[in-house]
Amino acid sequence: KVTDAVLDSEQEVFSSMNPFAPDAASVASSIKYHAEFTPLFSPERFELPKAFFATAQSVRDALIMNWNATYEYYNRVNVKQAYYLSMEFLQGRALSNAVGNLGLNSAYGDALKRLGFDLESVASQEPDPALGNGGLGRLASCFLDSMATLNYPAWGYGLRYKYGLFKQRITKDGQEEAAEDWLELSNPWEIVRNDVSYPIKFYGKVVFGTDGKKRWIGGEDIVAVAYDVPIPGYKTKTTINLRLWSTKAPSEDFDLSSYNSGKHTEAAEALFNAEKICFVLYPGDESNEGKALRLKQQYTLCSASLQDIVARFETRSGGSVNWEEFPEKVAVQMNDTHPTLCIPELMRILMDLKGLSWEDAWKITQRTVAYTNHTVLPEALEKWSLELMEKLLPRHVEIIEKIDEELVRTIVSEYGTADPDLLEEKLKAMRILENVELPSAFADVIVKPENKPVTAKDAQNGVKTEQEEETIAGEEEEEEVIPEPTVKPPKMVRMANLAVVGGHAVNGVAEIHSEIVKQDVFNDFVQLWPEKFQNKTNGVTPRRWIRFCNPYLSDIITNWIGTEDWVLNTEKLAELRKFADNEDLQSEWRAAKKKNKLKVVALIKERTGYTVSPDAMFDIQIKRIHEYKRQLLNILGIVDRYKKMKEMSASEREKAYVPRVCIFGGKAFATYVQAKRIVKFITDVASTINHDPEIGDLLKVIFVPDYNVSVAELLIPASELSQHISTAGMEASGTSNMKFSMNGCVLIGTLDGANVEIREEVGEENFFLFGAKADEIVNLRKERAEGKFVPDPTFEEVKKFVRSSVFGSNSYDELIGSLEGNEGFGRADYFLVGKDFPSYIECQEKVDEAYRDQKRWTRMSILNTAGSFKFSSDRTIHEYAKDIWNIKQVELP
Ligand code: GPQ
Repeated sequence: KVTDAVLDSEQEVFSSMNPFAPDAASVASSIKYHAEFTPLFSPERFELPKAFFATAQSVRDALIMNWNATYEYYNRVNVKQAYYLSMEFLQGRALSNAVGNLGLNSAYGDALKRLGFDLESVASQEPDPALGNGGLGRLASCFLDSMATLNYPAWGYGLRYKYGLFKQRITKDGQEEAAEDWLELSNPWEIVRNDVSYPIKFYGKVVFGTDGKKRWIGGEDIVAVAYDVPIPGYKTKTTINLRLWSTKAPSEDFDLSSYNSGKHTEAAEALFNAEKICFVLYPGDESNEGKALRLKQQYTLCSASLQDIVARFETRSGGSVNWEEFPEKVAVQMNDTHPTLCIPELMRILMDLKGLSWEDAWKITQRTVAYTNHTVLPEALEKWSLELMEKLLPRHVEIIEKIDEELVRTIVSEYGTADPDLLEEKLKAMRILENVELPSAFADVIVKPENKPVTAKDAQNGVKTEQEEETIAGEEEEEEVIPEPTVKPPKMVRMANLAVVGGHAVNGVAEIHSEIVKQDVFNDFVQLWPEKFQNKTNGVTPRRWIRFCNPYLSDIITNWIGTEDWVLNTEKLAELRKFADNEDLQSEWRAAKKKNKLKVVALIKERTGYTVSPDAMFDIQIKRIHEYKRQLLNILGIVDRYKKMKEMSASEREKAYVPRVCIFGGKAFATYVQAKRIVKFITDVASTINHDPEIGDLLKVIFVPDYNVSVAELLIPASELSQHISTAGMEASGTSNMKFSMNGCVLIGTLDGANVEIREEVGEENFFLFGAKADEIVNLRKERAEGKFVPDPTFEEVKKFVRSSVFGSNSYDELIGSLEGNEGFGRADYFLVGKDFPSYIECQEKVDEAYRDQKRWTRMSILNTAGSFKFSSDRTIHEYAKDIWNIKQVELP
């Protein structure tokens, strides 16, 4: 208990302290103040959890001052603001990041010491909020850090999920999922804004109002309430906002009389219906209910955010609103297609609520929104059932139909009707609506001499096509013709096409990815609007991903470069190049790595019970478990290594291989069966190898359970080799590759995503490259399907070894079968594991050879850090600001 607490009033504490240089004493009294008045814990004890909350609340006070000042200033100068709309923000812990960005590390460190704690243990009390799945969500969070740091007037908008990404447990049966209740003890960073809420409608119908305008009425009404999270920049007062929406029912929806008559569930039904929208990140969408819920989430994000943005625009316009100025004050970035409903929602608001014409609303919408594509995997390009959308959002479907019709008009006028095959192909590829008849005005634009289709009008009148006439004629001749059952393909809305049509810019996230987007996925649109398409290579924030997570290395960098400026101007990292062979730097560099490895040794012990040697090479692959990311290639490489080791004598083994700890981490989507099999296989291999006394420290395999941002912050600084081994052309960018490289880790990888650019920057000789190239993949798959592929004997042997039950009684039929395309196992090795296996193994041998020469390895490591400067998200955000958003940096006075 803080018996001697002198409870300075909040105001006194903070007015007496310079926010950039408060002393430990004033910080300590602020923490004590919160400890005393934190209503979360009983007063008699002051232990770690309470210390975390009190510290966080004290930091939040500082953030709020800056956050208010930032908002007030933007309001006053009425600058153009960018809004980053994302269904995911994978923020990670906030305390050390905020303290670090505010430059208050020593003040908070010392203050906590006086109170009997240390900052690191206090910070580790914070739950790791996982409002995102992986790369896409983490990118959004890195972007917020850069926007604030660079003083760009920009905000994030997202959803406040009650349960984030599931907690992963590893049992003898593989992965198990449990709810992640990150809000259990409340969230000290958020500020609920009861004064900021908007109505959201679902279902209902569209009617004409007395003014002749469309009105969307009836249906289900809920309310979205704002929860604000201040996002501090590094060494700046600018503190921007991440506004997360939570849903609830309007208070009158609680049916008190039902409740009093004992019908408790019915009475609360509306409450539950509204609140369940924000229960979980990515609700399972195999069921129709799941799909409807996900669509409700997406619409909630778009509608609440746009109502908020429009309201702010009106307020800042004072008495005179000029809607044409909207795109000069607002830029909306859609993080993938998930927020594409922004387009019809902004149209609806402008037309139905603000009275603009279709033409004006369309011009404004197009100039306002832009779309980032994060994948070319066809199964990941979102489509929604038109039927579902029509029910849930009837007005939006009308608008989407009209956008589709305008698009058809453009396509017809561009390509004409002279070549009906070409026109048909273009319409099929580009239309927003799929498997939907052409709008009636265009019903007979495709006239093929041999196959004249029925127009919509003819169909209504019962007119048959020539083909149908023929069939009918044929029927008369032949006796019994059993008609084929005709299953109509479902009508769908293609969100990516809508996003491309409705926005003014489309960007990919790495050079090779943006090229594939242009040449392949959206090629037809590129021919119409080449100027829309851009590249914005991803980046990561150097604050969280090196300065704060790797203080040992950061200090060394600062000492050798002679300034800490590199945290803001990462180009300075290149100055390390000239010291790459310096023995003093090399030995300091290795010592830092060793200290980071020791932390991971402890983490592994705690999480898995295994003891690993800090002197072995740490080889890491951490990312979502997905077939295209090829964790299977990695583990089969390990199996091959183990098999060869077992065939050798002890001295041969030691000569042939350097000791390695192979670390995996990552979650498999709960219903992704093959990914879960991979997790199970890795842990089975681990338990065999790790218990083999012949192998000892020469090879260990670790699966770190429940991989998240905090785990990444420990693993990445300790890594020596990291694996980015996706089938070429399939990983849009990857961002952990950038984090690893920054932290002096050498990469092994394919020519995919940002690997290509990393290799260019750090130098070919400092990157282990293997595998087929993106432009070879189509052909290789074709050959594979035609049975022309002759697998390497080592690949055949390794599969045989797995099947021989070395790793327990399981023979992994489905897993190994998927590599062969045996009956029942689907596409034959679609991800080309077998094809790349020999070059992967050969490359891994080169890794061992390089690692044996520690001077050479350390040089490679230093040159990775030195060459990683391009991959700061500061560079990426400058590019978005200039090329897409057209916003300017605004420093607070
Ligand atoms: N990515 Cl479409 C996700 O994390 N989730 C998604 O739903 C989609 C993409 C990733 C992508 O796989 C990585 O290659 C990128 O580095 C990352 O987005 C950020 O752009």
